[in-house]
Amino acid sequence: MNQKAISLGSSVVGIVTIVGVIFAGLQLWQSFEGGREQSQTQATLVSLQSQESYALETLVALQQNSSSQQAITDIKATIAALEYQISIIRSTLTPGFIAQIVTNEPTITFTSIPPTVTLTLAPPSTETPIPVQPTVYNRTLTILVDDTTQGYVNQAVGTSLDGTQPQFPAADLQGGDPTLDPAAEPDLGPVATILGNWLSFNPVVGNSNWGGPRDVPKTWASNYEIAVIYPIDGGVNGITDIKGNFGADNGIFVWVNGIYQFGALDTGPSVAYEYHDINLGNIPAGQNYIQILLEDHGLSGNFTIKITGRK
Ligand SMILES: [Ca+2]
Ligand SMILES: [Ca+2]
Repeated sequence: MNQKAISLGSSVVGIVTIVGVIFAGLQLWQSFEGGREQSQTQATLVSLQSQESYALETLVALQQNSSSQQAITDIKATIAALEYQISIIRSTLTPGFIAQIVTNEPTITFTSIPPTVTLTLAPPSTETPIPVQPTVYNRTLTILVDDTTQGYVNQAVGTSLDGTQPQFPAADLQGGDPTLDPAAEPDLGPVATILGNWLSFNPVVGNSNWGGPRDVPKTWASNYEIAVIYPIDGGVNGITDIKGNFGADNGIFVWVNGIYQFGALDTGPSVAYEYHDINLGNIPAGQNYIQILLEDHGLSGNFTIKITGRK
């Protein structure tokens, strides 16, 4: 090989070497540019996935709140568009640059339902409503009860209450022969089962100790207490200005529709009317009841009665 040929060969090798260096540099630049584009695309993908996640949460919220169908349709269209863009971008990424998949499952937070709170019912009122009387002019004074009036009678109390309280002195005058005028409402607890619900506003005389309607005894066994219920028809207008007139040997206790109104004890015999013009109030329209407990603590027991009112 001559010197000229050697020189040409060296020049070709030099050119090839330079071209090779330039080509390698170009490849390196393209690789760098490609990486930068991939990074930007990945960032775009992450942003789109985030938008889609938000759109999905919005869709769930709209459905839970029963929002308009149009709003739901719009958000579904937005989600579809985002998914399309995401699929396009993911197809352009080289495997090494595929971004971590952002889960599109929306997080639904459930608010726990508090346990049912059971409210305690208020106990039924023990107060008897005050009867409201219609305004009726020229009411007629009427006898509601007298010694001929029939009622329900309970003679089973006997001497069960004797000596239990001042209203029921011991039998045969052993507790004296006191005067109590007025007498407080007695405690009938010791004979509650014997009397039943006789003092209720609407007594059910289903207890076998009660009988009637029947004539009400005006005399009875010494020392015994007896209970009486007089049914009173209040008509359509009720009855006003009810007055009681009583004579008792030895004592008497009076309730109107279960509300205690009057009581007194004195020595016998009964006199018409040792207790007179006793105000017993008014009663409403419809069925009403006057309840009376008669007391004796020695010798004979008897009573007399007249109750009037204005109908
Ligand atoms: Ca007695
Ligand atoms: Ca007596």
